[in-house]
Amino acid sequence: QPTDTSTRRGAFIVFEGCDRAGKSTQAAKLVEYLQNRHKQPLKNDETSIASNLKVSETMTNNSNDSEVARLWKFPDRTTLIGKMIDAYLKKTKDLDDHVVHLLFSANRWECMNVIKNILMSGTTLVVDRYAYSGAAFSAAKKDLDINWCKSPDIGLLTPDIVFFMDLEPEEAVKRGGYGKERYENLEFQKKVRKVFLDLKDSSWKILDARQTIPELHQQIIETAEEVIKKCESIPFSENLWK
Ligand code: DGP
Ligand code: NA
Ligand code: NA
Repeated sequence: QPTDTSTRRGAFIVFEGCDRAGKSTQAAKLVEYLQNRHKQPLKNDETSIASNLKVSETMTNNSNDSEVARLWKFPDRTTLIGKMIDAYLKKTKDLDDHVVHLLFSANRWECMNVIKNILMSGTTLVVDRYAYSGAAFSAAKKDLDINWCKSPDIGLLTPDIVFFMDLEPEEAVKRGGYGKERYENLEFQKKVRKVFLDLKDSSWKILDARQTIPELHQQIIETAEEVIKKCESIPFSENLWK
C-alpha cells in the first residue's frame, strides 16, 4: 500500500469490441469487483455500491474522492452532442458520415476534463467503448479512410489498458441477434472487426470472448489489478495516436 495517497491516480481502463461481444457485462462486473474488494468491513452499504455502478449521467458530475471505481460509457448519449448521436443511431436522423464521425469524437473530447478529474481523485475509470470504436466503425464505411478517422481523436487521454473482447460477428449474431440500431448487421460488423484488429497497439489485451462470463472476468481482474498497481506511480498521458 502506498503511503502518500495524494499522488495516487486511478487507472483508465477501456473495453472495446464489436457489438454483442460482452463488453458492457464485463465492464460492470469489473467495477463491482473493484468496489467490493476495497470495501471497508465496517462500511457495508449496498445502496452506495449500487449507485456507484450507475453510468455517469452528466459530464458535470463531480467525482467522489472515496470512490474506488466508476463506470463510464461512450457514446455518452446524455449530452447535447450525445443526443444527436442517439438520433443518428436510432435512425430518426440521417447525418453525413464525416459529420457523425466528428460528433462521436467531440463527445469524447467534451468529457476529457471530467474524466481527468475523476482519475486524479484516485478513482479507476472503466470505460465501455472509446476512440478505437470511433475509428473502427467509421473506417468500415466505404468513403472514410483510417487515418482521417483517427485524426480527430489524436491527443485524447491514452488508456492504461484496452481489453479487446474479440468475437467473430458470426458468433455474436447467434447471441440473440442484433438490435435495430444503425451498424447492427453482420456484413458491417465483419468490416468493423477487421479495422479493430488493425488498430491493436501495446495497450491492448485481446480476450477470446467465446469464453464464459466467469472465465473472462477472472482474466480481466488479474490484468486490471496489475495495471491499477502500476498506474499509481506513473502520470497519465494525453497522447493517443500521437
Ligand atoms: P453502444 O451504445 O455501445 O451500443 O454503441 C452504439 C453504436 O455506435 C455501436 O454500434 C457502436 C457505435 N459506435 C460507438 N462509438 C462510435 C464512434 O466513435 N463512431 C462511430 N461511427 N460509431 C461508434
Ligand atoms: Na449497440
Ligand atoms: Na473506409
